[in-house]
Amino acid sequence: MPQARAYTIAVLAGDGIGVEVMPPALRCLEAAAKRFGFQMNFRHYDWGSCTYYNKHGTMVPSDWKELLQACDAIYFGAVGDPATVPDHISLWGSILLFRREFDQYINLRPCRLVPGVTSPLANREGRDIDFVTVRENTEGEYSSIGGRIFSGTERETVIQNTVFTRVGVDRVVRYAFELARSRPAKRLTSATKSNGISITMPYWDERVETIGKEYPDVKVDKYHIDILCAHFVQRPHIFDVVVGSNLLGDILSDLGPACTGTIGIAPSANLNPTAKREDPNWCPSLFEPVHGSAPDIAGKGIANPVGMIWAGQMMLEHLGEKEAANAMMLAIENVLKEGREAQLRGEGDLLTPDMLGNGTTEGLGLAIEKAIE
Ligand code: GGG
Repeated sequence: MPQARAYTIAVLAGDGIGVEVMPPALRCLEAAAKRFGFQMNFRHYDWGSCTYYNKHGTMVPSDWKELLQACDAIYFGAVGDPATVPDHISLWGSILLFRREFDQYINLRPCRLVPGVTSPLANREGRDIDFVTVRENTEGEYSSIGGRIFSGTERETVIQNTVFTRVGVDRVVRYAFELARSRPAKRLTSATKSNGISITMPYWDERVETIGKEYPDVKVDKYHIDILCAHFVQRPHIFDVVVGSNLLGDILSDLGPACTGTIGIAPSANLNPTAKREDPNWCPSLFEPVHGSAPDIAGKGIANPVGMIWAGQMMLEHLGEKEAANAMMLAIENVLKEGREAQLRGEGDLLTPDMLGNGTTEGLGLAIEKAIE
């Protein structure tokens, strides 16, 4: 008898709205699994600031790595509860630790106009927004190299180094070129600030230029981050694949979805593209919404669950469940489109406040779950 396909998923809801958007997203994944004949085995880990850290003084237990390596993928909500733990401690104790230790060097963040989500930038010059940011995810400005001297005195001095390694830059740039090559527009935009940051950023430009020679079919342009942000806001439809360092990629991948109407729908995949499941030092990839824990709306039941659900869709695609992933995407798109149409007719309100509605996390999540079934 053929074995049923089964996946073990580490579920880390985390903090704030992460805890609220995770349950409906898990139900959507379960609905997809049931419809397409595979199993999702969820292993829940209570590793948040107000939960685990409060009790143990660390964000994760000492055997965190083995626990996560026993899974096929990691499904992550959000981290950050500044009232309990300073953000740099909670982030470096969890999500940034995972990205680095599992060498998840690609952070892929699709940014697309979804029907039903209102954006003043929709359909400019007859084209829709549809691009992907590829963020370098393990080095760059997110380096722990640096220090503070003369603390508490007038001579207080603080230094933090940016680290670009040849391996680190080349692999993310090459990934972005490959992705651009696979898309119809075949266009790659590289973000730097090489007129001001005069050592690391020109190095990035140099590597883009060198690697670009292997991809004559891909049109490349380079922008400084400041003007690139302006173009994102005024002409987001011109972009296709956008690659940037850890910090610049992070900023662009919040700004992009904001241009499509809300960051609440944006998903991301933290990938180690070369990891092999059979390898004893297996590095699982991690899927999370782009948004953080949003303490300002946490506990109100109004967080948009779509970013979390869409991240689950990316996880299914990564696991090879293409049909289920397509069905999930269709369900998200149909529910948002029909939700807006119903709102305009004055018949109920599924859309959450970030999408200019009065809906709830549970209500929207349930509608998508039903559409997947
Ligand atoms: N779900 C993503 C999340 O919790 N983000 C919080 C955050 O700020 N992460 C740091 C980063 O992505 O650089």
